[in-house]
Amino acid sequence: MGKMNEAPAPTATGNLIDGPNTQNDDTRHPSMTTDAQAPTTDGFHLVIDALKLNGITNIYGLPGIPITDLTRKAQAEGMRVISFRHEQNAGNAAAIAGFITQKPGVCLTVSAPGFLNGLTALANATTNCFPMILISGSSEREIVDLQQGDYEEMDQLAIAKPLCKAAFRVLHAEDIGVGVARAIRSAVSGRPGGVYLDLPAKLFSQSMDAEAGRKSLIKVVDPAPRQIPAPDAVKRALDLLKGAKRPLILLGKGAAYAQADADIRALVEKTGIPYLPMSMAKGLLPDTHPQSAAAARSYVLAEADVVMLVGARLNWLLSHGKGKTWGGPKQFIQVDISPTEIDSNVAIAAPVIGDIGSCVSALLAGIDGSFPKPPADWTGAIGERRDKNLTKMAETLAKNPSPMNFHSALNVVRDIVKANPDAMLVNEGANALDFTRSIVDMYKPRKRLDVGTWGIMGIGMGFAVAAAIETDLPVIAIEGDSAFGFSGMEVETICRYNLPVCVVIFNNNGVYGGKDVNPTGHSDAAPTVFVKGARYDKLIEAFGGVGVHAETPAELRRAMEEAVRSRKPTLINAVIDEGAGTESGRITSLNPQAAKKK
Ligand SMILES: Cc1ncc(C[n+]2csc(CCOP(=O)(O)OP(=O)(O)O)c2C)c(N)n1
Ligand SMILES: [Mg+2]
Repeated sequence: MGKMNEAPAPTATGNLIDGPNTQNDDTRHPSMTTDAQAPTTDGFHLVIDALKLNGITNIYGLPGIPITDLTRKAQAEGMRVISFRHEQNAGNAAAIAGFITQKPGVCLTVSAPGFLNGLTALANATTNCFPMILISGSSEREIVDLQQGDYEEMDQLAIAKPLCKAAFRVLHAEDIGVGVARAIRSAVSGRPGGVYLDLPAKLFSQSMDAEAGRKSLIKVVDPAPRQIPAPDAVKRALDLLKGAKRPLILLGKGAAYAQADADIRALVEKTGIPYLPMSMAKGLLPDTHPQSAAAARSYVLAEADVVMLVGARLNWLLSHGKGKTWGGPKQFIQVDISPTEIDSNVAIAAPVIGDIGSCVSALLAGIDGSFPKPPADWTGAIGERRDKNLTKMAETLAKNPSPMNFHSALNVVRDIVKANPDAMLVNEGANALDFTRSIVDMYKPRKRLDVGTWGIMGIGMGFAVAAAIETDLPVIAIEGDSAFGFSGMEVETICRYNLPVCVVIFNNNGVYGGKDVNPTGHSDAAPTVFVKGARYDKLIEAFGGVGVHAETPAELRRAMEEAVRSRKPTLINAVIDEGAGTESGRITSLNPQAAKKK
């Protein structure tokens, strides 16, 4: 469906071969060939109508040829158009909007350079399984394909393809409905990911009969159909879990995405099995939950005999499921939406394939009063280690060094998040990321948004903007000073839309810190070092936001409390000891070592 039966078959080459009487593509459409008085619509409005019909109300983008009028018209038609300063940030906003809402986040860019700027976010969304649609205007196909040097000439579709789940191009207005429907389905069904939708400039001005246009649109029914796991797969998993001496549940970002929060919590609590949350799964159960093994992470990974992965992949973040981290032999249960994920790194004894919600609910149905609780020596040993580590952590957090270190500053952030458990927390950096993840407890699902699978810098302000737009909740962004720089200009966007975002920059004068020196004695700074004592707080003042310079935990606390209370765009420059961090934070070991010493 979606095609108009009455429409003459379009030719692929458009006006070049349509003959001398043909001014443009419009002549192919019924509004011109049937009743000239009938109301017409055009490509611009069909794109907007198709998105709106499918419940997409926000566009994150950056205007320019050929989509400037699309942004204007979308706003005029009641969509929220959030205009950014760089497409990568708009793309990151769209991606995380998709994660938060389960609807594809839409990023809209201009052709070639704008498209390329958005592409990093599209690839990152795909890697992280965030549903997103990058819509880019593009130049004249006929000229692009003959490489005749069009304005912003680029074969965008071909370039996007290997970096996303699916890529489509729409050449004719009557196909916009199908194009948008296919993009939505591709983005959210199965394992979610990024989709590219190429809209050539000529498409927007094509006109067609309004009624036929309306009929050509598709309201997508059941865009992410449930995938029910096979009963024998569920039984196999439960049997394995029942026989475990040292079971562990590992919750991943996929479990957070699934919005099956109550069932996931019930699964953990009914089985009594200790669990570990991956970074963005923190808060699925409150981090203070007695079954959380987060404070005994290395112990449980090494010692567990049966590990049930729920929406978590055995990628580098989990040391590929093998090696020293994982200690002795173990068996894995993997609950995942994608059958090809299974055995990607190590053998999986019990795959359970389906959407996380359906899988968890099927597993739950098989757990009754007779389900054995994990042996007490296992939970006891974990509890002991956890309590010891938490006591040690509390001592470290209570110290008050000058200048602040990550711990004393994060002790404040930890309290603020505890007092505001609904606040959204965005986090990027190296030390600024790793320390925040381990120190700041999360209490509710999908509140922690961070660098994800790639450990990518630059998500900060895009994520913060989308978190505020999609939820209207206060947003706290904990940013390394280097990480912030990747998207820092968007503080203007935050001010322009008056978003309740509090950016806290952990300013340690550089990438991992500010202590490196140029060994040659030349006046160039070392590659990791920035301007010392920079005043990032002044940046936001340029746009009318609140800037605060904080040198002590008390100053940081006051400023954060005020920011959350007032909901005013705020940037706090928190001065951190430039020697407090380590190279690459927790992943120092991934740095290749030079074979040649000096
Ligand atoms: C796009 C991208 N470029 C570069 C990197 C390499 N990188 C990892 S962390 C980091 C910045 C760390 O410094 P900062 O944000 O100040 O955190 P700190 O450790 O100082 O707290 C960089 C540049 C990356 N992860 N992603
Ligand atoms: Mg830094």
